[in-house]
Amino acid sequence: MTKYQLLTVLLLLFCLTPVRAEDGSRLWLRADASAQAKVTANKKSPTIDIAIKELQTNWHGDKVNLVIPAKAGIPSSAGLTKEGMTGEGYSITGDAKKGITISAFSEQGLLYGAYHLLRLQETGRVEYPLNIQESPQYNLRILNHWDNLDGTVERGYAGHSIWKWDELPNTISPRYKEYARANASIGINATVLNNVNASPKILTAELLEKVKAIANELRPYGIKVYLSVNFSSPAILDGLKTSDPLDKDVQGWWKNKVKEIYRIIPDFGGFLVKANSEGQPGPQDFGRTHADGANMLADALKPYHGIVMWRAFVYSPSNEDRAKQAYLEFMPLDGQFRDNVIIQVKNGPIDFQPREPFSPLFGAMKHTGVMAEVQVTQEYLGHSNHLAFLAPMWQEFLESDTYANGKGSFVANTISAIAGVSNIGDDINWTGSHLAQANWYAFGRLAWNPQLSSEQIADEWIRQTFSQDESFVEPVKTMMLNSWEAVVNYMMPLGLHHIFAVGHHYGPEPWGIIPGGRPDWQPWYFHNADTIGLGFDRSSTGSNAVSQYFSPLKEEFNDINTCPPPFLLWFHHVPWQYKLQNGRSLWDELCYHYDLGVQQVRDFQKVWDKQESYVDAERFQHVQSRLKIQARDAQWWKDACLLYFQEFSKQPVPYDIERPVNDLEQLKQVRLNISNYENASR
Ligand code: BDP
Repeated sequence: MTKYQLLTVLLLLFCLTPVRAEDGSRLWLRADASAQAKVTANKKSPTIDIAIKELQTNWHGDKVNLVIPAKAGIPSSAGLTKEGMTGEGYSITGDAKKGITISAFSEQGLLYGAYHLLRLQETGRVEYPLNIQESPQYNLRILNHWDNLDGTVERGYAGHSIWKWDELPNTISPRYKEYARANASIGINATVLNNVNASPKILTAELLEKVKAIANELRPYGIKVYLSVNFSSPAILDGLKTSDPLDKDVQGWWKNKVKEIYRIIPDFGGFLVKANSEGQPGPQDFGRTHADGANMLADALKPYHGIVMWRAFVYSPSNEDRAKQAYLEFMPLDGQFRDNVIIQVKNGPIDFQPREPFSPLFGAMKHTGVMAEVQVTQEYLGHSNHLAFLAPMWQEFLESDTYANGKGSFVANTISAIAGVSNIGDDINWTGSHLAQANWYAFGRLAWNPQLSSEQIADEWIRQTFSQDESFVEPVKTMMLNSWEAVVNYMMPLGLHHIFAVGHHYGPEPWGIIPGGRPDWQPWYFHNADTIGLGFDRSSTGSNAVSQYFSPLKEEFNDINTCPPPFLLWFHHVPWQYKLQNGRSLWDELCYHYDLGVQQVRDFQKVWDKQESYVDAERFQHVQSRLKIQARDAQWWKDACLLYFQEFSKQPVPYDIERPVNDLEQLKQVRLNISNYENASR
């Protein structure tokens, strides 16, 4: 072979080998697509075709049979029971020899069953004979995109919006299908395309055509489209004199608009509404209640089986503790909402803080549908720079006992749906950082089954996304499982909250002051540091927010001696010298938490660096660089908070922990370039 021939052969080989950059674009769906399974189905539809194709190309076993049993006479061999199995549930039975049967009452159930089987394969968990039955706990498992029509994403840290409004409806990005597939693989069945701070324009005929084009892409994957709407749309879009929900013309406007939407998108899901909150219009502008506003929209949607998700995230510049406001506004309205209204409540009473107790509205609204809203995007958890695996946080929330109907009334059982504020953007790896993909994954898995453990979710995700090698899986899993608590430690331990730099919510600014700004936008409002102590007194001697919880929880929170340490400064103004159960003073305990947080991140760096041989260079270096930023930021948080609070406590930092390395006055000068927050560490 001449040199020239050899070169040609090499070049040819190079061209034929599928080179797949590990840029994270494949998420957790990295099966090699080289399988040739025999797959049959007793029905045909676009959704079933997807299930068939997924299994044909990815299932390395032999035969799979997809069955939707006839309504009458469901064969017991199908493993389906009517009780306890919703339309989206499925069963998987069989073994390697006889082949596998996936049965479901709906096409969507079959698709979920197919993804479950592939998940077992990709995590090395196929154990014959298979005998699996699955049903989602909630019928609505929905992502909320805070995406604006100009392509920006509010609180998004992964590039621009994936929805390309300028190109739609003529150009359909291949990402829409990939997005739908990823969601279907984890059981997410709905999406709100646009920001809760909604532009009225979304309801124009021109935009609705674009929404339709997206809906067409998502539909075969079982994903319904919903929209956020601006309450003043009738006045803004069509010049009506008012947007008063009791006005006949306004009601007629919404009825017509809804009719128009369903003509274009027959399976449209409904509306999400942020009303009378942070400057958004709402029924109170016309002297009406949240119930008046929600019901008016609900009546328009009812004939088409659409729903209204009405947000409880409201607070006004009043003298009342902000943590109490949603409860105060919504409890008197319990029982006044139509049955196709569901109140969307953030997990905590304030606003997606690193750690909050659950909102007292869970379990309390007994005559109204309530859904939970969690934030997948890390607005308050280090954006896409910091590793914070959020399954443990959501698990803590979902497992909280509200005592609404006595002991064992867990939040997970008081809600009927769950929404996650998306962390998705048009970055090649979807979420800005590779490890943040795990939060999208965890949201879907927990929305399907809130009983899943964080450990199992992390395990599944790591095996599918990176490697099944135990020497990789175990340390990375431990790192992920500790990561949220580490962030809480170096940002806001012991119940501290909202001491962020004003605006971008990235770095620390416990000293921050917005001149002329509302008290409840100022960090001091929340931490209340003085020479006596630290924390917000929400006990019966303070704002009495504890009274919004059921007994015995309210008594437990109210007593400084029984209040769980993670929420101590949330509910109490605690003297610096107060002795905690472990014998340390508040001040010392605070110092140890901040220091521990920094040490934990330094350990994450070591854990990750040891994994170099298991991970492709691209993803390895990307994660490595993010952990460096996180380590610097953790130090920044620790020094800023301890040095600032020390001005009040007048105590030394305990001598057995690392000393601050920054000066407070310098830290106070730090100004982040917010448009470049992704690379910002200071
Ligand atoms: C806050 C965000 C703000 C959102 C608001 C909301 O800072 O950007 O618009 O929540 O949920 O956390 O409406």
